Amino acid sequence: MNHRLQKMRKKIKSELDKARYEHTLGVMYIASALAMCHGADIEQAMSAGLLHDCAKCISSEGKIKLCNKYHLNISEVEYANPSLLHAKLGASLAARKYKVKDREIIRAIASHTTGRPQMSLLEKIIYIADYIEPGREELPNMAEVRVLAFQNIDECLYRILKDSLLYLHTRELPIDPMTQKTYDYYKEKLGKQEE
Ligand code: DGI
Ligand code: FE
Ligand code: FE
Repeated sequence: MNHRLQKMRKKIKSELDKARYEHTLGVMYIASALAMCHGADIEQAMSAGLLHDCAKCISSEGKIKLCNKYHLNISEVEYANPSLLHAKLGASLAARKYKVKDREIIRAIASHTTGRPQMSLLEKIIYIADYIEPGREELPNMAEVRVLAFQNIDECLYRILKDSLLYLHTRELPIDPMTQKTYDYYKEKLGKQEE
């Protein structure tokens, strides 16, 4: 691992609890494997994977405070579920505290929780790696989704979005409009018929 990644790794370890750090390493390595498979930049994928949850272990109040400090908009759903803020706040911290200059990495961190329509290959890789890393609890259809990740990245993305929305509906959690928008976009793009 190069020096820059090594330095970021040391810093983020001190910002996360043990379980989150383990998850982070899982995402970093799976992101690099997906980059190899789909012809993306490996170092970019590793950096984005390493930093994607850098704001995760900040308290809800802390997240809101920092978003205000950095002039990041907080939507109604985000106020109700401050955990959602770790994506946009993480993107901002990556630039400010980890000195990431690469806008593609920053965008992949920002979109890793809800996704967005027309994601770049790097964004898809981080979104998927976050879901399938080996330490992740077993979610429905996980075996199939893990195979798809290396065979058909858009189909994989769609399956994750569909299962995530189903999970949020079942738990009666409020849906971030962007999660729905992303699902609708890829459903249309892939010509899916189901409701
Ligand atoms: O940070 P991780 O746990 O690794 O994964 P993540 O960034 O995908 O966050 C997962 C959490 O985000 C999970 O508890 C579900 C939640 N989430 C994702 N989309 C939505 C959402 N929560 C709400 N309320 N609404 C959403 O649309
Ligand atoms: Fe996350
Ligand atoms: Fe994560």
